[in-house]
Amino acid sequence: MTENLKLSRRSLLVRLGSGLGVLVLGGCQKLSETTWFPNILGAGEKASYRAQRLLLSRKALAQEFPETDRSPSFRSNGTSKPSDPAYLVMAENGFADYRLLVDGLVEQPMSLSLADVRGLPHRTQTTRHDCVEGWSAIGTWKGARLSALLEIVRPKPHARYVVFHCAKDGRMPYYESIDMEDAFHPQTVLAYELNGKPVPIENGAPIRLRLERQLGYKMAKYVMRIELVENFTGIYGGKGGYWEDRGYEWFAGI
Ligand SMILES: Nc1nc2c(c(=O)[nH]1)N[C@H]1C(S)=C(S)[C@@H](COP(=O)(O)O)O[C@H]1N2
Ligand SMILES: [Mo]
Repeated sequence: MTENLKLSRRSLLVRLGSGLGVLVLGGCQKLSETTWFPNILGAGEKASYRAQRLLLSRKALAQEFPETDRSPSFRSNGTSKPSDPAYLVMAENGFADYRLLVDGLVEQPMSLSLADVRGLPHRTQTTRHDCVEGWSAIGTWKGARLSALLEIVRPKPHARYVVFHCAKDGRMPYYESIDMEDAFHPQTVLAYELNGKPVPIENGAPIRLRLERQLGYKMAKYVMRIELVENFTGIYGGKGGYWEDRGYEWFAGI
């Protein structure tokens, strides 16, 4: 923590020195929102992360489309059906027994049913999904705002990342993470509907993350647990995600 703070101050000074920081940031943003960089990133990635964060305003929205632009079908990629027996039992039951666990660095850990999640303030958005493998699809997603859930569980002051743990599917567990800025972004939702129907199993039932300014692999499907953490130490490969542990970029902005 002290280490990070020192780093933050140094980078702030560097930017103030360059003049650009003053111009872009203005004087009113909180230190915590502007000056830290994930300490897991390499130098090149850190530079692109910083550039993206300076260029995009905190709340800039990803493009939204009319529903008439929807792709005729929304393809499935990666896991299309988790093999975890507990998941399969839940799926047979229409996810009546599904629970979303929210824990880690929060004041109020919680376990929510699907009805609880559906009861949270929601948002509907028609957006384009871009996969690094070279395909895109437009779909309409409806989901609970992650910000609304976080306001209920109340992140502790040292919580920096939100980690999404997925239902097991045979290979190494899939997981993903985002920073607090993306967690509170208005288009960051725990989606339970795709094109007006419950999210199909192949697209992440009963709940998948939608994060509209990043690549497809950030959008964890089959979310079972949301964990707030200060860093990724001790979480699988330590890089913040299944593909990140295999060399992909963590921020993955588009
Ligand atoms: N649990 C889980 N989530 C995942 C994946 C996966 O394999 N398992 N694949 C990711 C990738 S690479 C993409 S492009 C999208 C695909 O979402 P879709 O199946 O709805 O098209 O999910 C992401 N989330
Ligand atoms: Mo992807």
